[in-house]
Amino acid sequence: MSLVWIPACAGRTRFPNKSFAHPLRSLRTLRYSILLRLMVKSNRKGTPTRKGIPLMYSFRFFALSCALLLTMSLANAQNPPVAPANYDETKIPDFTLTDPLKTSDGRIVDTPEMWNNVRRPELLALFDEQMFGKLSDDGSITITIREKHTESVFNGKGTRHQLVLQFSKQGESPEIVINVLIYTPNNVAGKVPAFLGLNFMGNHTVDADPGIRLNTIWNRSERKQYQPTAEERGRQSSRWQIEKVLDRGYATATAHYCDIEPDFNGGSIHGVRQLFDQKGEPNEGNTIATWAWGLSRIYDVLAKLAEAGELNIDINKVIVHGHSRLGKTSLWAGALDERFAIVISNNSGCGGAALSRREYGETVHRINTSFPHWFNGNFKKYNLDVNALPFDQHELIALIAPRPVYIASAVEDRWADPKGEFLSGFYADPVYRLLGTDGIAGVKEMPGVNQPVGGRIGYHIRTGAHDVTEYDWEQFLNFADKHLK
Ligand code: GTR
Repeated sequence: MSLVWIPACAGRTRFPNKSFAHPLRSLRTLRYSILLRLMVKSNRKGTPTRKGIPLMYSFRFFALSCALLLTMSLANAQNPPVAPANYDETKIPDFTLTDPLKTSDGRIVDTPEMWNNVRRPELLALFDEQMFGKLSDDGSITITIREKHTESVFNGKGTRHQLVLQFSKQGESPEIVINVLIYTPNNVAGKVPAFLGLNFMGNHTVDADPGIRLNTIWNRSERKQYQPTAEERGRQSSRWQIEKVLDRGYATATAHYCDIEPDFNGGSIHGVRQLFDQKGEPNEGNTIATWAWGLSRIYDVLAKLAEAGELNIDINKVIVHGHSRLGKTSLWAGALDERFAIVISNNSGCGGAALSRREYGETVHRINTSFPHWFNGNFKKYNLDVNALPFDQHELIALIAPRPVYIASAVEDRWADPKGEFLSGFYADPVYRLLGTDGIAGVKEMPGVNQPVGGRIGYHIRTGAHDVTEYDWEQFLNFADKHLK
């Protein structure tokens, strides 16, 4: 009876020659084989079985088990488990990086014109299509400044501006509101450069300033909106260093990233993407693309207010920055929108500054599995084959050239692959040099801890964990002074 069938499953009757059968005998067929042998054993003594179960039921059990195993195997094939993170440099797979100065059809890019007219647009389109994704913004979204409150703060050191922006499209106004908080320094003559970055936990957390509105915000883990309390004020102030930034003569602007779009799979129905005509195609933009879009819209508003003389910001000197997932966002925003004068990525890791092909710490497979809503559908194609990517993250850095870019890492933040973050800057250097800048200024290897290096491409690795610290801000401000003042 089933004996004829069983060896076929195990790959033996069909392939009596062992040397031929052996390589075909995967772990999965072995599993089937064990199960089937058990079934045979229980039936060997005829009908009914030893345990008194009629043969008919045994067959049913047998067929069901086979179907179950098959389904499990198919599910496994579609969603293979993510490999554990590698932290061993010697186990990094061999890879060849894509060449930023070679077009897809193999032409060498050896002039700034060729970079600007051919290679840059080509790379931008590839990142758009294969990773971050396009947003169907046809320019018909309007932004209304619904409220604007201005007040002197920090004993006259600065001015706090709070904006309530309403986003709508052709009269449709679902409640899409982005609250923007801006501090400008007083006692500084003329227009000042400004930092612009999104925050993780609400505007009220960037400083203990009691005048910051306690806006209702999205809680990403609970996937619902909530009303923050006064106790949460200033919770993330060390990450923002507001007064230090003002003391150094810079303005600083921020908004809660979930105001633009809540950070969970399915969050797009609650954010600005409600106003876009997205079709669900694999090349469409996802959450990071939307946050980056939001940064550009906030820039638009800053520009309008500066132009109207209502904000003393120098709109040609806006530095876009971000930490972690928001560092991935600032890099993409900076690549797309050349109005950003400097781009800063802090501990941005996989999908940010870290080279994907190193597969050190967080991998493309891991990030696409944990956060399927961050990148577009096409990016998932590379889960098991990062070498098939038509680019790597050094080319994202190169897209910012010739504008200054700063990459910051932390020793304990191995998940973000500090060395991979450094190497992105390092391998973007030829593009910066082609465009007539000093690039990474001749740096040949990863610097020691707390030793900032570079030229137009700046880099540091500091002691400590995944965070934004006062030390990081010192370096950002020094870098900005060097390039903007
Ligand atoms: C982690 C994620 C990282 C990084 C980080 C963050 O869970 O794996 O890619 O973005 O979150 O944003 O804090």
